[in-house]
Amino acid sequence: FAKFNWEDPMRVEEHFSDEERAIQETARAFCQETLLPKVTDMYRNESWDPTILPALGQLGLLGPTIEGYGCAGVNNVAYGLITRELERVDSGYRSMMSVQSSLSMGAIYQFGSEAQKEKFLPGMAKGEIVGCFGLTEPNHGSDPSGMETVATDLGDGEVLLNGSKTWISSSPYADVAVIWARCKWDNKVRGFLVEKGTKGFACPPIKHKTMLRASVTGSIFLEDVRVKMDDSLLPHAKPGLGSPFECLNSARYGISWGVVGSLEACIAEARQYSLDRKQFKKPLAAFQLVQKKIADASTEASLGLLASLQLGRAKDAGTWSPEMVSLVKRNNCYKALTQSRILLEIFGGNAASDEYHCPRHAANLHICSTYEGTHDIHGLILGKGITGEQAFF
Ligand code: TGC
Ligand code: FAD
Repeated sequence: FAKFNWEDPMRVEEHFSDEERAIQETARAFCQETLLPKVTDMYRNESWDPTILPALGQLGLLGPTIEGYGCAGVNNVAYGLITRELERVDSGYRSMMSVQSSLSMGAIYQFGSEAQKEKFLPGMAKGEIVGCFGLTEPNHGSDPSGMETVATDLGDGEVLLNGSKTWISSSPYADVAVIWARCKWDNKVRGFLVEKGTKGFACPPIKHKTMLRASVTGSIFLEDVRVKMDDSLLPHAKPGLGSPFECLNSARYGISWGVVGSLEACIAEARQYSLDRKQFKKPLAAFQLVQKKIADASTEASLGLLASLQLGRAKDAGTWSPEMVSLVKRNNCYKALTQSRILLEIFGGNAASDEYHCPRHAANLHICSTYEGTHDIHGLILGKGITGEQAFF
């Protein structure tokens, strides 16, 4: 038999191709050398660092699965390995990348006109144009079908947008927002691109978050915002909620890998802490109860990684389903959240210090288990898939 490696307990690394491994190594080097030294300050100050997206762009890590338009065109497993490395440092950095890649670039790539793709995608791939994705509203989170943001056709080639969005990642720094709005002419939801500086369009930050502080989050207010139908409407989005949900499939998939990275970071830190810290004349690592905590967390991280890999291979083969995405997003987030909280116990009172990363990961993971569909909403999607009965309302 082979020697056990606690950093890769189930030998998952063997299942990656040379190209996937090379992409992971590029992402890991950047994350560990450039992002890790910044994260404590950024989390303390809720700040935006304008160099991060351009640096990710230079490495080919933005919109990486998109073919053309300056994007790398890599497979879904490589995408997952990138999100895993980003989130090994902080969920906020993965959030920044997910929103840019899957939600904003993804919407433009899948549903945009050729002119919109040419205008935005190359700059977004370089990280020079920042995108955001506005679906959630103050009164409609889990149930976007109640959306109140409206688009009115003014009849002269212009559309008027009115409404508001809340909890929108990166919105205060976004150059272009994908806004989902109900069209008054047929009551269907469609996507519109709104550029920073458009009259009546404002994106103030939501400050003093208690979690995910290294990612900037904001509102979006649209007050009589006039846009040109041809420039703004995403023409290939099928009217209805199916199109925004398609973008979510990809981002949710990336989160499933990301949160494993977060839990792996907690395991590594808790393991080292337990080896260094002595109580009752023994390292904490030598106590059975401490070992059980690390063993449980390591088991869940390994199983979660295998599940994400299986989903990634299915995505690349075209044999995946949205229910599979819900299963893995839901379970990996929940396991990462619960296990990171248990690992925090190993730090004793130091769990309250931001000198350690595990407390920050545990706080962030609550949000990961909430955005892009809460734990219970994904349970209901799965429940519907299993029984054929919808239980949302
Ligand atoms: P329902 O009637 O079931 O479906 C409406 C239409 O959508 C289609 N559809 C999907 N299409 C593609 N992928 C999916 N996953 C799809 N799910 C549904 C469906 O076939 C139908 O199409 P059509 O042609 O018949 O119209 O929809 P519903 O209104 O009953 O909603 C059900 C529910 C609860 C599952 C859905 O609303 C939901 O997923 N809610 C959660 C909302 C959510 O996830 N919001 C995320 C906002 S973005 C975000 O959080 C970004 S955080 C990013 C970061 O910082 O990392
Ligand atoms: P609610 O929908 O009010 O849910 C509250 C509780 O009720 C949850 O526990 C939920 O599971 C439960 N619940 C709701 N319906 C049911 C039901 N039918 N049966 C049982 N239980 C139910 N949105 C975007 O559009 N773009 C973004 O970039 C974005 N970024 C975000 C970043 C952050 C930091 C955060 C916190 C949120 C972000 N969101 C974004 C919003 C996020 O997607 C929503 O918060 C999430 O979908 C939940 O919606 P809600 O907050 O309105 O909660």
